[in-house]
Amino acid sequence: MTRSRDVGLPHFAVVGRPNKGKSSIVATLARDDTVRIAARAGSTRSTRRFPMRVDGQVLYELIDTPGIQRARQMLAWLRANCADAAARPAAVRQFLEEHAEQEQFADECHALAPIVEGAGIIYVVDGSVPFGGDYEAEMEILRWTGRPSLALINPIENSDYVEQWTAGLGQYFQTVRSFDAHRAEYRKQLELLTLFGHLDPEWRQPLQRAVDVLEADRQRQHHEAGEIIAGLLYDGLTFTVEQAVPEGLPEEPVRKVLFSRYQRQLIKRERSARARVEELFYYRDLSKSEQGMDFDEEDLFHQENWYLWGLSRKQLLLAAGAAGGVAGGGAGAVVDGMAGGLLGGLATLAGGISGAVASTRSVLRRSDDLAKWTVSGVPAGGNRLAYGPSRNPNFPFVLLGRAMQHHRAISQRTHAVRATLELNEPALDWLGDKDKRRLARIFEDIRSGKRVSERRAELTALTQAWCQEVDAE
Ligand SMILES: Nc1nc2c(ncn2[C@@H]2O[C@H](COP(=O)(O)OP(=O)(O)OP(=O)(O)O)[C@@H](O)[C@H]2O)c(=O)[nH]1
Ligand SMILES: [Mg+2]
Repeated sequence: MTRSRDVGLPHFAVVGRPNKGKSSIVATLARDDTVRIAARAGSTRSTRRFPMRVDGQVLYELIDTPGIQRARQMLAWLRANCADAAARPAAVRQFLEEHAEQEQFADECHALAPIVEGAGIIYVVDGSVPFGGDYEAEMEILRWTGRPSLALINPIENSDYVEQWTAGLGQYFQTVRSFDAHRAEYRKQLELLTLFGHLDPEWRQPLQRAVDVLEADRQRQHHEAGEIIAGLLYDGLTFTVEQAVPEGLPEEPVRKVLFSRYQRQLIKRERSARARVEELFYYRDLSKSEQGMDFDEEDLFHQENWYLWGLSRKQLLLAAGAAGGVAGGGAGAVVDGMAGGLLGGLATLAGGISGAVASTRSVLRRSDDLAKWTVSGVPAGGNRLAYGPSRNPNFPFVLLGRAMQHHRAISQRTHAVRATLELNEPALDWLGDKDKRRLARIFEDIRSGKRVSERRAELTALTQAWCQEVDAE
């Protein structure tokens, strides 16, 4: 295997005391949600390398290490065994060689081995606990290695001691930054790479390249996410199910079956769009139960909760009015037809949005006014029953609201977060009136088969632009 140090590829060992967020920083900077992170101290027991890959190409590598705990004893040994300042890196190496087999210094040896072999140092402390002189031994040891280093203050609970830490760390590290691995915005991650490039001239160029590749990759992610979302809306607007009913047999049971098939298929379609967006942003473990989503898929068809995702009745009247007579009945008639569900949902809003989301399971009223029924004769006898395409003006807005909120949550999440993905804010708050009207027209044209490919392209351009906007906030 080619190791990063052999090819001059930037690689960083993330070191510090136990439970300071080292693994969280590795997960965020390597975009890897499989990194082991736990509330219990000592969750990382040995060194592990996490390459940051884009398109199969490694840009840099993060090395997760166990927490250092016996720095004072180690420093005492180093001082006793090295009188010459120029020989300090060699003394650290000698310490590792002599103590490699000793259980007592196992964690220190694990953490320092990649550094003496050429890794850069990212030293992590917790900004919510006070700075103390007892940290100085490990900082001093890191300085003895002679490797380029920067210190990150991770505000785990709060930022109370960040200033104190900044002053303390400044005596040992050239560069000190505050960096919240669970919230760090994507720009801040790139800034760290640039900073490291300044510390080591050899890595300047590959890290600049990494920043460029990551920026382009980010744009591509939003671009493709926009395409996936527009595709979902298109399918949601045009989807139809049908079934032949032989002569003499009752239609009612078939209608029930078709209606439930229609719902199931669209729920599945929505789920697959979400899975593709998660994959685009390199989430591999998100759909597993532990990290599941606080998001009821069945909700797609609970009109009582549509106010969360789609438009309010008033907004819908405005938007749908602009689109002309919706579904032949006029916007007002169609909107009124569904207002019962919509207003029913508004009553729960008083209990808080997350409360309303949590209670969705108790509200099971569904409506089949989503789409239209068609019955056509079959030459052999009997009828063909079809359900679809959707005619409800709010339905595509609901799909859009849910998909955009999911995209935002995924693209702003870091790979260190292990908590449930929450999707419980009103989803289309950010959409301006002009765009609502424009969308209503696009939806109406697609639904009725007018200028479909042109309208689909227009829709894709809009969703792509909205996805990109997430980073402009
Ligand atoms: N809220 C918040 N929690 C954090 C942050 N960084 C780490 N944590 C939490 O702190 C705990 C320890 O995080 P890890 O990343 O496993 O810490 P570590 O330094 O790798 O720990 P060891 O491997 O045990 O030495 C976990 O419960 C994390 O969820 C942060 O920036 N914000
Ligand atoms: Mg760890």
